[in-house]
Amino acid sequence: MTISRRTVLAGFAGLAATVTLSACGSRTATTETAGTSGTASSGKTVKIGFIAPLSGGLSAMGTGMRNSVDLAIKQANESGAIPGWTLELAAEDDQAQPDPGRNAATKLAGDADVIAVVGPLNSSVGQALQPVLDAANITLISPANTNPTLTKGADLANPKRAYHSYFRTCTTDDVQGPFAAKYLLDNGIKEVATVHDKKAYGQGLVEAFTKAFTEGGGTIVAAETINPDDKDYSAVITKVAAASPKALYYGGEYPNAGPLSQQMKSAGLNVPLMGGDGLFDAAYIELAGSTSNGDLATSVGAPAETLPSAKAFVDAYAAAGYAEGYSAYGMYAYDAANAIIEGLKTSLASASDVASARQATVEAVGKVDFEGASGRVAFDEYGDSVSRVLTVYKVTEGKWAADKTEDFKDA
Ligand code: ABU
Repeated sequence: MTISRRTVLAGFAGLAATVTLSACGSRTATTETAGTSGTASSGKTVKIGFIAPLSGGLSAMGTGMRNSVDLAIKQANESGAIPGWTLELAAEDDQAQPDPGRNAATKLAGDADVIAVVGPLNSSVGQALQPVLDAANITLISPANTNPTLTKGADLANPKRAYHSYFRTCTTDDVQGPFAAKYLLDNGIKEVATVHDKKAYGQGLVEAFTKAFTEGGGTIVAAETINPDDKDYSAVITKVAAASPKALYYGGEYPNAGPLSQQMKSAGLNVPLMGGDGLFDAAYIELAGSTSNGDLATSVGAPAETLPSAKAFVDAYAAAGYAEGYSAYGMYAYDAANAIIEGLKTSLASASDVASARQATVEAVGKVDFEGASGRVAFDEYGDSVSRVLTVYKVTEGKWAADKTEDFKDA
């Protein structure tokens, strides 16, 4: 993968031209009941599991993902997408931690009605889920895990598919890190400090950023780490400020990044904080405060609100009346659920029970190819999405505003 082979889109209109509208079924609002989605009830029951943070600091992202999966399931039930079968949602809270995530995966794997799972949010949790669900032949599709080792294994120079049952609808940090590096270099920022939270996502993203940034002629003037439980970043800020960076690139999520931004500006280090998709939520700006104007985040895909392919999803989500927004990953969670539903059209066609159809579902999902809300939904030989669209957002007057979208078609 090299950034020079990218296809630069001429704004959102160009991106819109590369995708076509998906069929999204009914937009009828229904009331969510515990563990059950949809209004139809016919024949046998098959469950789609869901694992993500539904409590704690990252729940703003997790609840948007859950609602989007719920919406896809309701639409499938209402349209009778899988004749003879009623879909149910089985949602679990991983608290953004590997151990609760592993417990949730074990619980879902032990439920004979569970055929597949959407989630999780965190790459570190994904690493915990993969062996549990793979051993049970349960398809796992993440809308948000961006660490590349989840699909290609630990040795990225010699990629080897890690788990046959794991897929993702979002792009990966070996694209996202270079995208951020090039953005800063193109904007004349050539001295950057890095900080990460030592987790799989944060560390991997900073490594990908650093490689591309230095290869592009930039200098990393300081490289520091924090702990996810830290609240006071003054020691790290003092070290970083002494190196006089023109920007700080952060690997991690908004519960740490927001306060880090607030504290660094308060300490007089008035340079932009930039990070990846783990920052892209309104909660970041709430935590970072008014001095976050000018901060930057890359995130997966193009803004859903600008995509013709996502209009039906955006409209149906609004009509469904969910209390929470769909968040950075809602569109990708919706596409993940619909990839499973597409696969079930094949794997459940002649199945008598769910458990015996698990392996056939893994194989069927690996072959799906359809136009989803985010664009084309299909997977490569590693289980990665064929879509590699990313957007840079900048905090502008207290809100995230899209600044640049690119499609790394040949990445
Ligand atoms: N992709 C950003 C946050 C989730 C993760 O990959 O850890």
